[in-house]
Amino acid sequence: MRKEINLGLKILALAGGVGGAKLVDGLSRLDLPPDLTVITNTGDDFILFGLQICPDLDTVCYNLAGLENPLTGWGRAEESWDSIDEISKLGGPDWFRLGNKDLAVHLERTRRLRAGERLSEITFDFCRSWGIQTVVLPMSDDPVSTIVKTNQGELSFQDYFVKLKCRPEVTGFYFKGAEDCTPAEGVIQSIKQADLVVICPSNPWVSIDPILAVPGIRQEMKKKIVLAISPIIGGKTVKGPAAKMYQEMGISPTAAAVAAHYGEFLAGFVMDTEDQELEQDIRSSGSNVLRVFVTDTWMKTRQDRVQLAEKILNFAQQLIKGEG
Ligand code: FO1
Repeated sequence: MRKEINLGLKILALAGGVGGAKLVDGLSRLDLPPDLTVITNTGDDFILFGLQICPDLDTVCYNLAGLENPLTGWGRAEESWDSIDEISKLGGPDWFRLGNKDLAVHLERTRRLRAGERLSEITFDFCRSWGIQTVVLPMSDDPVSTIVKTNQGELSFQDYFVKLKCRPEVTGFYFKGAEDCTPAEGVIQSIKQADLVVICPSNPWVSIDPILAVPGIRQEMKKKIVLAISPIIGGKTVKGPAAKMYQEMGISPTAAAVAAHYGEFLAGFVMDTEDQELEQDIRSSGSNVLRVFVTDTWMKTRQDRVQLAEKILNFAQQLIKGEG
C-alpha cells in the first residue's frame, strides 16, 4: 500500500468497548495524528453501590491514556482489588469487579454528577488530567440503558453481560431513554464537521446501535463519508458476544452481516484477510458502490493498533478523494 500523510483530516469515531478503544488509541498514536473526536456508547452505564459506572467511556479513556489493563482490556493496569474483595467478604455484590483505581474514578465522577455537573464536562476534565489529546464525548448526558431481550426475559446490559456471562439466548435489544435523550454538547457538531466518520470494530448491536439511537446522530451520519471496521473475523469476535448474538437472531455471523448492519451509511468497509472470500459479495451488496479494504485487523499489540490505524487512514483518503 502506498504511504500517504494525512494532513488535517477531521475524524469522528464511534466506539464502544475494547475493540473500539484499541483502534481510537491507534489513531491517536500516529506520527501525524488526525484531528480526532470519539463518541462513546453509554448504553451499558449503570449504578452500583450508588456509583455511576460508565464502562465504555472509561475503557476508551484508559486506552487513550495508556492506563488500561492489558489482560482484560477494561479497567486499569497495575490494579489492586482490596475493596471489592472486602465487599465480597461482607457478602456484598462482587460480580462486577471494580478495582481500587477504577473505583476512585467512579467515586469522583458520581460526586460531581450529584453536584449537578454533566457527564460530558466531567469527562472533559478527566481526559485533561490523564493527558488525553483526543476529544472524548459521551453520546448523551441523559441516561440511556441497553436492554437485552432474551429467553430469560428482559435483562439490563451488565446483568446479561457480566452477571449471566452472556449465557441467555438473545432475541433483540432496545435502548431505554434513547428516544427522549439529547445528544451531548458537541456530538452533532462533531459529526457535521468531520471529513470522515469511522465506526470502530465494536459490537454493532450493543456498542454502536445505542449511539445511532440518539436523536439526530443517524441523520447526520447519512450525510457523511462513513467507513466501518468489522469486529467479526472468521465468524468469531475477538472479544465479546457479537457473533453469538448474530447467530441467536438467525443471522450468520460474518463480516458481510456487519456490512449489511451499517448498509444505509457505508462508503467503505474494512475486514480481515481471513474473510477475503466475502469481499466480492460485500462489494456488490447494497445500493451504493461499497469500497472494501482487506487487511489484518486483529490488534494484539499496541503497534498493531497504530499500523491498522495508518492503513485505515490511507484507505479513507482514497474514499474521500473518490478513488479506488
Ligand atoms: N467485564 C467483565 O466481564 N467482568 C467484570 O467484572 C467487569 C468489570 C468492569 C469494571 C469496570 C469497567 O469499566 C468495565 C468492566 N467490565 C467487566 C467490562 C464491561 O462490562 C464491558 O466492557 C462493557 O460494558 C461492554 O463493552
